[in-house]
Amino acid sequence: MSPDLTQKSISFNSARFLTSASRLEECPPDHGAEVAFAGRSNAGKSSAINCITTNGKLARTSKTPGRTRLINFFSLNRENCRLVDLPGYGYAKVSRDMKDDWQKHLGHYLNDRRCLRGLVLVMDIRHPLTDFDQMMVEWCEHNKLPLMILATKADKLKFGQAKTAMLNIGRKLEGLECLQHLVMFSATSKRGLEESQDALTHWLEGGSAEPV
Ligand SMILES: Nc1nc2c(ncn2[C@@H]2O[C@H](COP(=O)(O)OP(=O)(O)OP(=O)(O)O)[C@@H](O)[C@H]2O)c(=O)[nH]1
Ligand SMILES: [Mg+2]
Repeated sequence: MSPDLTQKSISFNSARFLTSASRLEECPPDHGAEVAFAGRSNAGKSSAINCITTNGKLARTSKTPGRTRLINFFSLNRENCRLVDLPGYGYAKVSRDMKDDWQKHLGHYLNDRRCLRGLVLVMDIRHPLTDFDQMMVEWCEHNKLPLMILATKADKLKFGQAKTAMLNIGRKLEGLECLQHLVMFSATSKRGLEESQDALTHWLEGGSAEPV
């Protein structure tokens, strides 16, 4: 797909809450281009979205894990372009049934959503590549879906430690074709903001091919 030059370019600050869905049938029509943010509960997905859209009030964040329980859609100023905040994985304080339910809906979204152009996997730089993260990475590789990893909360580490953590993550993921960007990120200090915005723009404006 070649970029559509008749459309205006994306401004992340234009992001507005569109709708929430608890299952696939409630999602907006499967047209256009979407990028979804996934990661463990409390990893910092909603904060990353707020940082990227420079709108601290857009996605609800919380110290209490499990804040985002629905799939939340945010529209952008380009027609049918959306950012998606996915429910966090691994929130311990809910019942097994509820957990299974979330994972089922998450699975449906990831497997069936045709307009998904890329996945942003948000992980705490201090606790990277959990089982869930690895599962998501493998899923992207298998489905040839472009992946960007935001190793977030980098402000919690000294720069040298953060750099070492990034090298270790990079080493563990060496050779993966899906991994397009590995970004040291912090919603607090805004480290990695421009790089992630550029990557999202590229995906949403049609710079990457539709997954097969
Ligand atoms: N220091 C620091 N704290 C952060 C950063 N990003 C997120 N946090 C904090 O981490 C906690 C969780 O952030 P959220 O953005 O709500 O996490 P989430 O992944 O959306 O969580 P769920 O919705 O529960 O899945 C909040 O207290 C945030 O303020 C960061 O870059 N640096
Ligand atoms: Mg959240």
